[in-house]
Amino acid sequence: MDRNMERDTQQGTSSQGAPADSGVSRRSFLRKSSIAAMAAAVGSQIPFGDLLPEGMQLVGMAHAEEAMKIEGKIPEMVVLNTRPLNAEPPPHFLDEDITPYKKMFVRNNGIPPVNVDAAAWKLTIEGESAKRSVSFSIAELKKKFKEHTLQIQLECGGNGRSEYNPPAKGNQWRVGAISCAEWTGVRLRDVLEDVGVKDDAVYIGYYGADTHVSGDPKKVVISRGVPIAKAMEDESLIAWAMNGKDIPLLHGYPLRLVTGGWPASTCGKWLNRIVIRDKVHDGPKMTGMSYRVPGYPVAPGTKVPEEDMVIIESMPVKSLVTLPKTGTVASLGDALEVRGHAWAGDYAVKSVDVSIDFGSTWQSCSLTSPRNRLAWQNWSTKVKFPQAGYFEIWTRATDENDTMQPMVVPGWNPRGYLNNACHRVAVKVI
Ligand SMILES: Nc1nc2c(c(=O)[nH]1)N[C@H]1C(S)=C(S)[C@@H](COP(=O)(O)O)O[C@H]1N2
Ligand SMILES: [Mo]
Repeated sequence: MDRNMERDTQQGTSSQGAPADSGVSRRSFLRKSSIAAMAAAVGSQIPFGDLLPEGMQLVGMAHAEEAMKIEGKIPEMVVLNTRPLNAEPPPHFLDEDITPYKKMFVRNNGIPPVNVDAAAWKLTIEGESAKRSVSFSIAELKKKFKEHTLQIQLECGGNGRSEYNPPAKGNQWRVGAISCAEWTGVRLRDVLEDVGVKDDAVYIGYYGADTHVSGDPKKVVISRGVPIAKAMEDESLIAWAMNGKDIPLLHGYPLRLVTGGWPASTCGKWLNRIVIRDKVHDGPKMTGMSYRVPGYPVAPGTKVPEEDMVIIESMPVKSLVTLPKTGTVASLGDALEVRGHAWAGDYAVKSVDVSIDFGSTWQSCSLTSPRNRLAWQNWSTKVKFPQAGYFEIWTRATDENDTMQPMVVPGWNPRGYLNNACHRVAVKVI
């Protein structure tokens, strides 16, 4: 039967002499009925339904959030894990240029320290490629080195993981594991140079005062780092303040490393030690499968040998719609205000476009310059809809190297990192 159909498609006639039901028209029939089913599910017509890439699900109008109260955070935080605590805001709460504490995602691998005494806190710099071992109090850091304040975007390497299929284990982040706060501190470079960096230095690694969920005091929760060149950049900070105040406990009080543009896992919280290494740092979560992706594209579900995994460096180009929120009902004829942020790891974003027809056509947005390198940029535009119905607003950023966000989920990888697919927001026009 199937064979006949195939032959019919080529010949244009059926062996029974009846008009051919070609594979193509059969597919388009199935497509039309699946669009009708989707329209029924969202409760309105889908004007550009036939343009939705095949196999792609609609965002839908509902938002089901399992909210839980975290001290000082908005009640809408979506909690992915409670021990260790991992939580993110729904994207429309990230509308401000400078992310306030109450809306900032939290990603803990262990348990934050308790009863922190900032006055007694010490940061020790040492390691095989350090010329000496030196401990600084926070007061000494403030006195000895020049203070800098920068707005820096921090994105978890696993942001967007929930969209990978087959699912990757780990926190099922949606799109909210990104923040862009203002950090105040001293340059990591100034401190490293004061201590003395040997010529053979390759990497730095951090240690923090959080404790392992197992309760084992000997177990280090996480100890990652960056190559010396990244550590020496103007924007790499040892920070004691966030948004003009002491860093909140959940985000690293009283001291944190800030190496923006790279996976935020490189930004050690509760920082008490930095090692200057003569090789790639090999602390917990630097090795094996952690914060690494295959060095080549792999089919979804592939088991990749550890030695083929490479360390994630700069994060990929990405954008977020913070207005409107998914589920918004707009009036036909109104120009709907659409805006958000865009960022591209170590690079600047060159342009942002939005689409309301599932990526068939794009309109360009206005885009601000970053406040400083490694700060996200703000984009905005107005969108008019051609008729009533269900629409999705898709946003796509392009970085200064002409690298663009993919419309669909990018290369699957075993731990589900680096999903920079276009952000999609559902709107109903009436
Ligand atoms: N000491 C320590 N530093 C840490 C972590 C941690 O668990 N312990 N988590 C890292 C990860 S994976 C991320 S994404 C960021 C999260 O920063 P935030 O919780 O301030 O948003 O902190 C990084 N620094
Ligand atoms: Mo992370």
